Amino acid sequence: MFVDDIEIDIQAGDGGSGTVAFFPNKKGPCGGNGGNGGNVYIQGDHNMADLHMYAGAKVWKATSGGRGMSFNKIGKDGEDITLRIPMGASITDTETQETFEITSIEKILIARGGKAGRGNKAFASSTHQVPREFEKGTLGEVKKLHVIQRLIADIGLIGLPNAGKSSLLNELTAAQVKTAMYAFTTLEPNLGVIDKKVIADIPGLIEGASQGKGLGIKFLKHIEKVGMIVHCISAASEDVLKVYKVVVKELEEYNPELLEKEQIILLTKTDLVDEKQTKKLIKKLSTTGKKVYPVSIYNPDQFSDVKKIISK
Ligand SMILES: Nc1nc2c(ncn2[C@@H]2O[C@H](COP(=O)(O)OP(=O)(O)OP(=O)(O)O)[C@@H](O)[C@H]2O)c(=O)[nH]1
Ligand SMILES: [Mg+2]
Repeated sequence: MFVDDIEIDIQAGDGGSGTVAFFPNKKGPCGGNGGNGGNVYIQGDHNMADLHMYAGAKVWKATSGGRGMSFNKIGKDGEDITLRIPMGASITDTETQETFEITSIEKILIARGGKAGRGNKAFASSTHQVPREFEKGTLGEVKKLHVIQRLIADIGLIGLPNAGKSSLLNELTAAQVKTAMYAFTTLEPNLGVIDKKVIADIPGLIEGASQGKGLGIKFLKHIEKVGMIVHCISAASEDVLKVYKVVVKELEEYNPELLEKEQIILLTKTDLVDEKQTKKLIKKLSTTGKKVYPVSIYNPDQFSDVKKIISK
């Protein structure tokens, strides 16, 4: 499941209370302070593709500080937790409406743990030798964060059904998504990561997709969030140029701004045609003004070129 918009409940740890204790034989107070509650941090992560790990009703909690103990022993501090968030995501505190964007791997304190309470030892003085006071720890901050991932991927693989998009994703990254020789195998975008770049394999588009044909345009919403568009066109297509135009038309009808993104063409399945035909098809597709690269999942050598382009 691909998740790009979610609410996350977080809770920092409470401060531990101080304690009331006395040394044996009435030799004075020795109630220790509590421990501080753990903080909740968030941190950008280049290797995260989406927010599915936060799906579900879970509350992400840091642990509370321990209670102070006798003999002036301080309670244990609660442990911090760090939530990893994909780069580029925006985070809104649903209560204050404060919003910021995740742009670096620096840890950001998002919910502060409660302060420890003091034990009775801390209240002792020359005029107050048998203190029975202590403090409770304060509560950790509790927040609800609305997290939206604006850019789902650096690169989007798009094209007609069966063009070989999912197969490419599997070859280029460690993804293991289903591929099959029929149309609409992919029903939701799949993501893979290579060299810190997220690649999205987007379900096949057909003529009329922008009007709701096939799987419709809901996936164009994802293309909109992509940095670079990679058109996948099978070398076995009857007319590669027509295929390109069909896909471009759908993009344009949905949102002309999509066409302003950087685009390249991958001529896929080149093992199905001979070298001469491959050259001819590359020449034909080059008339679009886009760079064209031949690939076949049965020719791993070609992938090093494609990988280089993608990491650039
Ligand atoms: N001969 C050959 N077949 C390929 C190549 N790449 C993919 N295929 C086959 O083409 C079929 C479709 O591949 P997919 O990767 O599922 O295609 P897709 O573009 O993701 O298709 P949808 O998810 O339906 O949009 C599968 O049977 C693949 O094994 C290739 O380079 N050469
Ligand atoms: Mg697919």
